[in-house]
This record gives sequence, structure tokens and C-alpha cells, in this order.
Amino acid sequence: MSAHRLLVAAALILASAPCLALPDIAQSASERFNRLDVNHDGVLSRYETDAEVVFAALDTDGDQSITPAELKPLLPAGLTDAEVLDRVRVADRDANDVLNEAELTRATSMRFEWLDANKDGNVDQQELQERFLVKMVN
Ligand SMILES: [Ca+2]
Ligand SMILES: [Ca+2]
Ligand SMILES: [Ca+2]
Repeated sequence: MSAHRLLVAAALILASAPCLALPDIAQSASERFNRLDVNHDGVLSRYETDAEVVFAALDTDGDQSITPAELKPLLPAGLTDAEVLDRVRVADRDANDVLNEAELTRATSMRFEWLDANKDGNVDQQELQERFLVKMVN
């Protein structure tokens, strides 16, 4: 291998290094949001808040339940664990402190218009953080 090729190989390895850190980055709020934002336009469209899609994006360990820890990265950064648990409990009908798919489906269906606080037809990250699993006030 020539010196030039070695340099190119080294550059490629360096360039790909950030990808190796992705599993950790996936825990950040914006990365979580990006998993929900299927077409990557920065906002959630109605079909992207389909409960099945939301559930798959949130259930990082694939055990078919959403724990408060799995939900937390999607919520405002300052929330305490107790406040995150409160959000879970809004939808937790069998009171086991985790959400199954039926519970999440119930909580997210029919709520799109309400999540879309500024009524532009899309839900942005801030709207989702502030309103997802918050009790609706009639
Ligand atoms: Ca989108
Ligand atoms: Ca899980
Ligand atoms: Ca439950």
C-alpha cells in the first residue's frame, strides 16, 4: 500500500469514528426526535406520530414496554425522574409504571391537533417535549 493510500485509509477511519459513538448519541433528545422524524424535515407529520412508529422509536431495548428511562430523553431536559414518571402515569392504565403498546396508542391517537400547539400542521421538537403525555386540559 502506498503512502498516499495509507493516508486515505487513515482519513476514512477518522471520518467514520463519530459513527462509532452513535449508540450514546441516540440517547440525546434531538437524536430521539430524529428517530421519530421519519422523513427528516425537522417536524413530525401526522403519520409520523402513528403510535406504532412512536412505540418502535421509544422502545430502545425492544422489550415491548416503554419505561420512564426510555421516555426521558424525549422530554424537556430539566425534568426529574418523578416528573417523567408522572408523564408515564398519564397513560399507564394498568399502573405498572411502564407503557405497553395499547397504552401508548390510546395516549397518542387523537392527540395530534393538541400536540400541534401553533397549528401549523406539524409537531416540532419543542411541542413534543412540552406536550407529549401531558394531561389534556379541556
Ligand atoms: Ca417529518
Ligand atoms: Ca423498553
Ligand atoms: Ca402499563
